[in-house]
Amino acid sequence: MKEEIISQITNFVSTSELNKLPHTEIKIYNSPLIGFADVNNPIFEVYKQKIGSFHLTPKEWFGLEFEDSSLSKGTVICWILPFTESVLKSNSLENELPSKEWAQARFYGEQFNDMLREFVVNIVTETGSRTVAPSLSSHWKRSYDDTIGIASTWSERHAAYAAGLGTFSLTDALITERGMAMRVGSVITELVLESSQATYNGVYDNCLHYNSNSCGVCIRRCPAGAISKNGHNKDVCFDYTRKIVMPAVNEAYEVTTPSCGLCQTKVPCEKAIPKRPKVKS
Ligand code: B12
Repeated sequence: MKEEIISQITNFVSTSELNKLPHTEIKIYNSPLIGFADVNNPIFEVYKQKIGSFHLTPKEWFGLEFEDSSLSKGTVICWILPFTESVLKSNSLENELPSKEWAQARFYGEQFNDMLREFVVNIVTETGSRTVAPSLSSHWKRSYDDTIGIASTWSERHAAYAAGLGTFSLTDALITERGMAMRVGSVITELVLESSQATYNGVYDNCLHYNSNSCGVCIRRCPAGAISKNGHNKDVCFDYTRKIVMPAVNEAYEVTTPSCGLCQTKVPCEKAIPKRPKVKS
């Protein structure tokens, strides 16, 4: 069943006409990475402690969605949708505002991600296993916490971290084998599937700033000054995308969502896990 799900998701991404920027033949996403986490992985409880009690575990999602808190076995199925070269190249030429391709890839790419969520819910439900996509659920909400800042009731990146797909970075983004210029999605199901093995030990393993005290290119790429050696200031990032980017580009680009992503392009972790610099002997 696991191979069947991987094949169906991969096929959906490679053949869907909706995986294209509007009125063009430009693909939004390359082939996905797919990972699986056990719903009983203790990390989901750790997230409640690190993020806040508002961040729900897979079991709590089942309780809310199906009014059944007895989920004892199951899987979180996650995917990474890496942006194509055309989307990346266009944004890497920009220094202040996102490119049209990036803004449209954020807008139409997330609509596509929602369709993929629905598609995966349907194919897994057809096997007789109840399945929920938290991001499509009426129980998914944004939240604000004094310590952690802007967050939500289900973080797609934290699910992907649990499924072995990547580690966090100075900008907060997840660095995967295909880099960090991508979008993430997930569903929770009672279907039991073998978990993926993570190849990392720590939360920040793939980020050069943390693993070798080098890089920092994302700090210079951020037009809002939201990234420093101390991390990512979400409020500054939020304000820049809403108050500067949206009024400047949205009408011309025919989108209605905030975007930017300059910190995700023209950086060493854009398309792959960057190699650590050699230590001089
Ligand atoms: C709220 C939100 C924002 C907020 C806050 C971002 C944030 N850091 O959480 C703002 C408005 C700033 C924002 C901006 C952007 N966003 Co946004 N956003 C979200 C949203 C809706 C919820 C995120 C959430 O709940 N986070 C929870 C908090 C707690 O996460 P965090 O603070 O990053 O977590 C840190 C700590 O938990 C820490 N940590 C501490 N202790 C521990 C312990 C353990 C064990 C672990 C694992 C971690 C950990 O590690 C993390 C990294 O530092 C998600 C969609 C979703 N449902 O997930 C998209 C999402 C995160 N955004 C996304 C994107 C692409 C963007 C933008 C690039 C805008 C754009 N599209 O052009 C920018 C810049 C992103 C950035 N640098 O993070 C993508 C990220 C993809 C990626 N490559 O990582 C997501 C996943 C959407 C998607 N479906 O793909 N976003």
